[in-house]
Amino acid sequence: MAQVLPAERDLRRVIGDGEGVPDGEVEGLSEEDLLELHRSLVLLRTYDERSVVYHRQGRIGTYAIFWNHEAMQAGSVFALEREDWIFPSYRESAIGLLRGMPAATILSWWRGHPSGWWNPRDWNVASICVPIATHVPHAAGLAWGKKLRGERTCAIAYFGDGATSEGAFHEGANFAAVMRAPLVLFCNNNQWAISTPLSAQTAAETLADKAVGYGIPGVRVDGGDVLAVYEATRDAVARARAGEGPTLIEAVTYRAAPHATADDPTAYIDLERVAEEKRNECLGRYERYLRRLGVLTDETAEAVRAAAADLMRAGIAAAEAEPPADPSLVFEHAYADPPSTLEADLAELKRILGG
Ligand SMILES: Cc1ncc(C[n+]2csc(CCOP(=O)(O)OP(=O)(O)O)c2C)c(N)n1
Ligand SMILES: [Mg+2]
Repeated sequence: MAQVLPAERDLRRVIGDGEGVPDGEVEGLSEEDLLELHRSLVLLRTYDERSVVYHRQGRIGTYAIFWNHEAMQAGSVFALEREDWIFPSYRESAIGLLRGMPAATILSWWRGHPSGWWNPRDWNVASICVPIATHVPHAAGLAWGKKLRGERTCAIAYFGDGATSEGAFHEGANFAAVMRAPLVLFCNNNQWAISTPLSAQTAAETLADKAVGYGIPGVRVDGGDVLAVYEATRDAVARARAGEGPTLIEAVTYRAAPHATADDPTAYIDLERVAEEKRNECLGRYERYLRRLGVLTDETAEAVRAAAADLMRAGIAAAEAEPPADPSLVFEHAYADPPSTLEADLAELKRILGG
């Protein structure tokens, strides 16, 4: 019989507010661990902010901004081992950076260049998934396969609040739960699916409540609190490795940036709520926490930011140094039996690009 634990309604938090709400701490984390988490947050923040600039300069294409989602990504990856598999959505496009993937590779992906296609086995990071939730069954299958082989590796799948309405989410979550696959289902609940608010997405009181239907634990965590995210993921990973199956983590935040560079949220979003979220953004919150602990100095923070900026400068230079992609790649691999117009279309494209 599956043990059904009640969903946690209150958000797990570790970081206080420097006033009435006291700081907690996570057992087992050294000062070096705390600083490594800080470096991860800064790396992701820098990648994201530079990418918006590169987009405006026409150097990358449409880009899915993850500003203030960094704590969910850095905190959860820190709870994994290198062998564990990451299944990102477009919102976690740069999560491979935390495994040492070159920034140029991810920037190339957003440039639509084939040098942005990596071999998932090299990093144990699956391809960036743009169709909503279709990677959840892939992650469930991989995790189940690892279990069948007797390996201790687990998988984590990242998806949004909107994804929980998709059939693929249900199929993946149900399958993983029934098979007790070592999978962490990580939901970034930023309360928007482009312009669809959470209230129009579900009648459930919380997304974590959905876990009950699958017979797995559901945990709610403050998505802006990198330590709470780490702790919740560490617990979920421990359950997965112990053969207890998946956990659904609902990390709650509020989208403080446009859905992507092509979106204008002023048409639909609560601007006061956005302003509040910006004031309380996850990197600043963590830096203030580390300063209260006496762990972070101005010099360290400056050096970490400078290293991340250098990495991005080198990354965009390397991406732009790639020779132009062969345009026929767009046409190949799409049809086993190409329609007759395809050849003419390719000739036309080559003529335009050549001219
Ligand atoms: C199967 C599918 N349907 C529709 C879309 C178009 N689409 C792109 S992003 C998005 C909203 C997803 O929202 P959510 O799951 O909350 O993720 P978020 O973008 O907020 O991280 C939709 C509907 C898509 N990419 N894939
Ligand atoms: Mg969302």
